[in-house]
Formats: sequence, C-alpha cells, structure tokens
Amino acid sequence: PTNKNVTVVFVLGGPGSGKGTQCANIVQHFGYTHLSAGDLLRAEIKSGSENGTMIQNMIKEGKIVPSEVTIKLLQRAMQESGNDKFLIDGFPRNEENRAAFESVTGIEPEFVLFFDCSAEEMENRLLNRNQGREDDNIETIRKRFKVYMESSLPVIEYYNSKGKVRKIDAAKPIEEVFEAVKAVFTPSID
Ligand code: UP5
Ligand code: MG
Repeated sequence: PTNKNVTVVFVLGGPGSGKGTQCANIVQHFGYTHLSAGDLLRAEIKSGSENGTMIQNMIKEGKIVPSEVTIKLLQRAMQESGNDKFLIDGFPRNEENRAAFESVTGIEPEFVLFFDCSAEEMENRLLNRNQGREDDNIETIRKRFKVYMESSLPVIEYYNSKGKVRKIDAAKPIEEVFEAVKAVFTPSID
C-alpha cells in the first residue's frame, strides 16, 4: 500500500506505563500490527548489526537513538508486515524523531494513544519486570524518566495542541486500562 493508505497510531507514555502490554491487547481485537521501536532496536543489537554497539550504549544511558536508525527499522518492519494498520509504540520520543518520521515517510498519525501514569508507579513496575532488560536498573530508569520529561512530553504536547491525543489513565489495573483503550478504538455512532 502507498503511505496515504496506511493508518498509524503512535502509542506514547513513560517508561513502564504499559505501552507494550496494551498494544498486545489491541492487536488481538483490532487487527493492527504492533511495532515497538525499542523492541526493533533491541533486535538490531542481537542481530550483530554495525550499529549494535552504538544502540546498546544509548539504551544503557536512556538516550534517544538517532532517528534515521529507528525510522529505517520501522519502515522495514512496516513493509515486511504486509499490513496497513500499525501501532508504533515508543516512537517518536523527541521533536526531531517526530519531524523526521513525517518528512521521510509522509505519514501523519491518525491519533496518539497516551498512557498517563505516575513516575512512582512506573518505577515500581520496571523494577519488578524481571525480563533481563539492561535498562531496568534504578540508575538507567532515572535517566529514562528525565529524557521522557524533557524530550518526549513535548511531542505529546505538540499532538495535544492538534487535538490528536487520546489520554488514558494507565495507573489502573491492566483490564481496566484496556476497557478505556477499547473505547478509543471502537468507532462511535453519532
Ligand atoms: N504492567 C503493565 N501495565 C500494568 C498495569 N496496568 N498495572 C500493573 N502492572 C502493569 O509494562 C511494564 C511492566 O509493567 C510489565 O512488567 C507489565 O507487566 C507491567 P510494559 O507494557 O512493558 O510498559 P512499556 O510502557 O512498554 O515500558 P517500556 O519499558 O518498554 O517503555 P520504554 O518507553 O522505557 O521502553 P522502550 O522499549 O520503548 O525504549 C527503551 C529504550 O530504547 C529507550 O530508553 C531509548 O534508549 C531507546 N529508544 C530509542 O532510542 N528510540 C526509540 O524510538 C525507542 C526507544
Ligand atoms: Mg515497551
């Protein structure tokens, strides 16, 4: 499909807000393909790519990988999926990511799903995740929070000013959060 026929929803929110968890639910109910930018970057490290060491170092420091790297991975995954509906999880993380994605792909998001959660709750979730992620330690978590506040929140503000943000209270239990998510994806008759 050409870019104009592609539907993209950006799924944003702080580290541990539940983006990946809820995307898995959305995929099952609404036929989207889930693309986690972080998962694609971690797969790139594992594949032994020439960028792997750079990506690994940046993730360890909670820093944002250059957008050209991330956008290439997203574009490749979109092409390989054969689908035309995508949840892009954890991207764009700063203004430069956002502008570059728009100009390179010509795609604007349908809307932005924003998981709102306190830092205290997110920190607890990440420290209890136990999936061996190299960035789930208290030092890196604090760096991720700082980058989120300084660089990623402004992207959400930008889309909010365009009326594109659908904000979800993500501090509730997983099932309750998904009820709110479902309401966003279910077309209303009016
Ligand atoms: N959990 C989930 N929902 C819950 C709920 N409602 N109640 C109680 N517990 C809940 O959830 C985290 C944990 O909480 C899990 O154990 C879950 O069971 C539980 P998850 O769904 O994994 O949350 P998520 O928001 O996906 O958290 P994640 O850690 O993946 O978010 P980040 O945004 O920090 O991580 P990401 O993988 O997107 O990025 C990692 C790094 O990659 C970045 O820091 C950056 O260095 C790099 N990166 C880039 O440079 N560019 C990009 O574009 C993307 C990433
Ligand atoms: Mg995730």
